[in-house]
Amino acid sequence: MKQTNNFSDQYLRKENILADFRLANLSRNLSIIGRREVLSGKAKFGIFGDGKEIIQIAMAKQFKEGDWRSGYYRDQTWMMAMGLYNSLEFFHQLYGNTDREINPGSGGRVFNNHFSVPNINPDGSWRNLIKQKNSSSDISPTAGQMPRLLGLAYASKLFRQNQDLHRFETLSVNGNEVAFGSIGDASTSEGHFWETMNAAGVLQVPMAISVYDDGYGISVPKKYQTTKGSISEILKGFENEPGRPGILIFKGKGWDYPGLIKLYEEGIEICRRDHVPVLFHIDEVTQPLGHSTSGSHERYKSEERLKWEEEFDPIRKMREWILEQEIATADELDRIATEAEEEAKDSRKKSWEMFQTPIKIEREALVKIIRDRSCRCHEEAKEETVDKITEDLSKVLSPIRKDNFMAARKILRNVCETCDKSDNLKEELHGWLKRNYKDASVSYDSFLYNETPSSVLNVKSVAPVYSENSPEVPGRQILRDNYDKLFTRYPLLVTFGEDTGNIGGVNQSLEGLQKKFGELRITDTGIREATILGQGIGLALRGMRPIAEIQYLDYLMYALQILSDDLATTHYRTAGRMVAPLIISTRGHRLEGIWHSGSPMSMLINSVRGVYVCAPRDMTRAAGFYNTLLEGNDPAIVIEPLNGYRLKEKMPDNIGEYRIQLGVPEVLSSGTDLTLVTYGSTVRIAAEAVRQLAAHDISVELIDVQTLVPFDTGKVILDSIRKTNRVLFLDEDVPGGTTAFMMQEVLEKQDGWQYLDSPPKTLTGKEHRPAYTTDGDYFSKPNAEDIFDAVYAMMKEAVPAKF
Ligand SMILES: Cc1ncc(C[n+]2csc(CCOP(=O)(O)OP(=O)(O)O)c2C)c(N)n1
Ligand SMILES: [Mg+2]
Repeated sequence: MKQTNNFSDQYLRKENILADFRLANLSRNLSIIGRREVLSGKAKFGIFGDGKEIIQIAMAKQFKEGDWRSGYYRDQTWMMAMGLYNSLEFFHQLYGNTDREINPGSGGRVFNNHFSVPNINPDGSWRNLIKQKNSSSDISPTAGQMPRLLGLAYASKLFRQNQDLHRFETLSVNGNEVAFGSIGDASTSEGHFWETMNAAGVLQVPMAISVYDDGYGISVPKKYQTTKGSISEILKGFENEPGRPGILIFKGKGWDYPGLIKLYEEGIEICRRDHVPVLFHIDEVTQPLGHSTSGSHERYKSEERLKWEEEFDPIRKMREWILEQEIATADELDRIATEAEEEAKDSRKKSWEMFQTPIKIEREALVKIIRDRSCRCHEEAKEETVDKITEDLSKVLSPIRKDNFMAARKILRNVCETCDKSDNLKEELHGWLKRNYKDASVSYDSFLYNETPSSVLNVKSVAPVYSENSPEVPGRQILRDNYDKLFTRYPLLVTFGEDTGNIGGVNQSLEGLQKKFGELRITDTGIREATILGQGIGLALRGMRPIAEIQYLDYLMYALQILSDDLATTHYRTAGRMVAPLIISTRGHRLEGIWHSGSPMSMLINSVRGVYVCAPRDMTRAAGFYNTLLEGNDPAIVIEPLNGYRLKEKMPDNIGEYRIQLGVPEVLSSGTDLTLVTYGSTVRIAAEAVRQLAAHDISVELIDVQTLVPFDTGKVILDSIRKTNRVLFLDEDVPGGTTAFMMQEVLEKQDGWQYLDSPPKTLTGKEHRPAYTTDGDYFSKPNAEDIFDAVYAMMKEAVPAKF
């Protein structure tokens, strides 16, 4: 284990020390008052950074512009020390203020103490990331910050080692940026932690992770969490040795102000200079207010532990040290502590007013509409109800918007349908609701996807061009030649995954390209899907264009938590201030066996809203989607059809240039009897069935939806149903899965139901996972005969005389 030796005194000037002391006190007071706000019912939930103040102050001293943070909900002091957060914002977050100007970290969309710093401007352009201190946006699942941290650090490695990237001066200064992380001791029990540490050791990236070891994960002590009760002890096998790069491990104590300053100064310097991953195990950390507002720690901590926590409270210890060193007097420190307390109190008051004022204005407008009404209803009971609801609403001491809306909607039920007064109440109420719903929808229902000009939905189609001599080649070759163009055109493009580098992918779609473009751009990784995903997220946040390879769709499950919790929510949870335009490339459907034939598309579309989902039927389409996606700034997943790499397709003359607009289905055969809607690998099987049906005088319009999210934005399917009046939704997913999704989109959202002359149907895979062998596939997934029979049965039911 490293011992620090060179004592640094550059930070130990009196004014700096007292400023740190003040910040620690301010942060502590915020935690204390914040907790009270929840217990008194003003805020819903609170989780705070008490006990971790000094560590974070020491760490923040080493955090430079251009650096990145990926931490968790204890980091309020760290964020304040970096000037990225203040006491007003602390309360705005606690109350869930949705004003993005004053509560920019999350716009009130997530719990308190979840932070972020924008990486894009409101117009969607990239910010100058080296002129700001950067924080990725926090998520609540424990250790969920780790995979992304790896990517943030990996970007520095690429920016340093790939000379061609040195010109991107607003993204990096030759890779000198450190990715700082924080995690609780108990969260190191998660697989994500270990996967990340191993990958960081393998990759040798400037990642500096601090473990705040307060001995507990909520109520569960270390003996249930960590082998031998010490994360630094058990990580010893990861440690750097001469000639055997690994991880540097430092140990410090959470209350030791000068010691922590030295520790971080030394550790971060090496990390930045040598790109060695560093772990700071900060032990002897306290949690004076307990885990969160959900409970009290007296329930599970012993008297002895509670006493120790009091004695080793980092602020108390810092105070003792200042006095001991005769840096300041007790009076001076008392004065600073009082000032800090006052600031916290003032901020609470001010923030509460800022939270309440617009809600009260909204309420007053509503109450005024009702009180000023000139129309009166003939039914007395209704009049009384309206007055009572209004009176009750006016009396709510600390209203939230829900109170206003509930009242307005209940009143609306009790006003007359018709009224000849010009200011009739019904219309006024509708007006109020419309205006305020519009506002609420901006607050809560926007920015799931990029809404700026850089949205990929603005990228229009460019058709593939063919000439007489266009050769027929295996599908993989289309991808490969397309990648060749893309890697030439986009210097920030990288791809990585299992078998992606040396052999160019298990299906050879990158064959020979590592040799051509180098290992920094096309590379192998360990088998670690969650951190492959995180690696991609981190790179994407830093302005690179990563394509993360997940070898098979079936194995995306390992990464699904990060995909769903982190990537899919990035734009939404930052209220549109951050983008992570990661492309995930994988392959699925139609092979054989329980874990190699998956088409769990409903699992995807239902858990990754916020990420576009492309399901191309062949490699020409797949390549077209990559071309489109690289022109926009949104995350997306492309599921290549696994059985299509060897099948021949015509090579477009404009390989690398053509694009497929998202949300536009393709009508593959026009028909008059029935619309068959599908995507991906089943398109080919459906086309075969359509041919067989034609021989039986049944004319089917076959539609490939191409992208599931977004889904048919131009209502192409509706147009078809208008003509055929019958629809069958087909895929390989489970019953009630993606076919049900498509059915809802078409019948409900597109209002397709009204054009149907036959009941709508779905044809799907079986509920069980597909079995092995061709026969396993035949009896597990829809085949051409199943499709033929399903369509034939629908036609027979419709026209029994004919079929
Ligand atoms: C995946 C996941 N499991 C459980 C939880 C609930 N939870 C929130 S915080 C926490 C304890 C974390 O303890 P630790 O990592 O030591 O951090 P501390 O809160 O002590 O700083 C738990 C279990 C969660 N947020 N995410
Ligand atoms: Mg803990």
